[in-house]
Amino acid sequence: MGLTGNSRIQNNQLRQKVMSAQAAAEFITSGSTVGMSGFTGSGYPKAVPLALAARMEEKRAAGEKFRLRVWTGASTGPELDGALAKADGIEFRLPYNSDPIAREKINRGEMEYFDMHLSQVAPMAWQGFLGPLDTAVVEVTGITPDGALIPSSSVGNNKTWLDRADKIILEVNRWQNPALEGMHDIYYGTALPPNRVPIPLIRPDDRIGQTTFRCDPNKVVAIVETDAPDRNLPFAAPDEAALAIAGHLIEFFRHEVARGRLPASLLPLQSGVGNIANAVLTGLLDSPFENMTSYTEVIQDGMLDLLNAGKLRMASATSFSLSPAAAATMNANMGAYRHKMILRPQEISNHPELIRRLGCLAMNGLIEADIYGNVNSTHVMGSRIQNGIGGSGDFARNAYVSIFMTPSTAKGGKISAIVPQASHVDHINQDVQVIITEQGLADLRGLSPKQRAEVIMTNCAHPDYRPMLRDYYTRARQGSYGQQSPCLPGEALSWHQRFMQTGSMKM
Ligand code: 0RQ
Repeated sequence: MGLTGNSRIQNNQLRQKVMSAQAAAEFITSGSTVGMSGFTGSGYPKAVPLALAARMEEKRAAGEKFRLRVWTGASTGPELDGALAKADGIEFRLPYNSDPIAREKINRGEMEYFDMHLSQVAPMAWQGFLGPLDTAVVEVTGITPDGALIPSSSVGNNKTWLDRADKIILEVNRWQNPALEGMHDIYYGTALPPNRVPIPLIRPDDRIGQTTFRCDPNKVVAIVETDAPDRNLPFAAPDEAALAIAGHLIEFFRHEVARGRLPASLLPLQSGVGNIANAVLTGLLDSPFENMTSYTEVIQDGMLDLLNAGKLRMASATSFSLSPAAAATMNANMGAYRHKMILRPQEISNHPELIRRLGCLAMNGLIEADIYGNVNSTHVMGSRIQNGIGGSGDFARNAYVSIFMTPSTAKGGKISAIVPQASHVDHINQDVQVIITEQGLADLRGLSPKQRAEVIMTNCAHPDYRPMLRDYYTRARQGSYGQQSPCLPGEALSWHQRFMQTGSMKM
């Protein structure tokens, strides 16, 4: 059923629906809910959102509002979140955002944002309380003669959007390499209770579904042909802190292998978003581990480097999250990667049952951790959203070892990433087993809160902040209401207040 000949649209009925992005955007009405494809900067629609943004700007100039409820897989590119947010066209957004314009709108209180576990988006959409889904706008690589859709560089929630939406608009993107066909594994066996059954995936390289999306041709109202590349930001080159974190992590893995607690090829790796997570993968290039696998959410540059070096045998994810250079290289050599990678719906890539069964090694970034190991991944100073929880909760709660990594300070040393009390908690201390900074590693497994505090302050905090943390903790040991997790509530968050008043957490 492959793509042959010149056209990417091989179904005769659907070929009749080709039109301009402007004409397609006319099918979307103000106040409606739109499920868009897109996960990190991959596989998001690139023409219809821009046409929508232009309509929104026109309406705004005429004194009218045109706003949508927008659901996606995760973050997208500037042509989607950036353009729609700039046109003030997003009233409500889920489930993850990293676009700077949308972030500002959310933090100014001008956009409602439902930040949720990525594995739960599709099941919640099926449960129905999110409301009806009016239109799906989904980028695909091509359409087969029988009308099935060949996914593009991310899968995300597309299967669910295509099944749930009343109307479907497809963007067929010629930039996506046709050799993507066959890489995807779209599992149609999920259901809501009481009809849920075990998901038959035992190893990260198992294929349990089909390579294409099914799609009711009668729901397709428009098809737009595009030719624009995915857009992701480049990763920062690994700095000294990132390399030190990678070094501590590798030492920890070696130690676990030596004690027989991990196999020599480790367990399936999950690596989070952001510069640190990417840098740590690059660090694994120089590790002794061979034949590794990954069961994760996104395939970043570091993952690609491990595959290219032959250290990683295969990678399973829901999306690529590649720098422009890596995306271009990969897109030019897609055939070589097709059998080493599997892209799945995000309800499967992030499924708690599968993460627990496979025993993933979860490695995620954080904003701050407190001395007991509660982790804040999302809110700067407790109230300002950075990105969102993404898949970090799906993996942290269910991993074989749940690891969080961060430089010990932020903003040039003015902020300590280790604080007396996290100003917001995404991952409770029971879900956080190892914390790593460039200073060292805290293995928190089997430790009580007071034992955790000792090891986090000693091993992870920056030397500039250690005496302040010790001083606080010593007083908490004396004056706290209880001594299970000693705390001085009035004082615990004073570090954040000091930063907001003086621009530094330092005394
Ligand atoms: O701000 O961009 O203004 O300079 O946060 O921080 O140090 O570049 O770190 O790129 O690794 O991101 C938690 C945000 C870390 C990310 C977070 C500021 C810092 C900078 C970014 P600037 P860095 P990273 C899914 C995995 C949640 C989602 C997730 C994230 C910016 O990892 O979004 O885990 N995680 N998904 O200056 C104030 C602090 C700060 C701070 C950092 N303590 N106070 N600002 N920043 N710490 C699972 C998968 O499988 C993918």
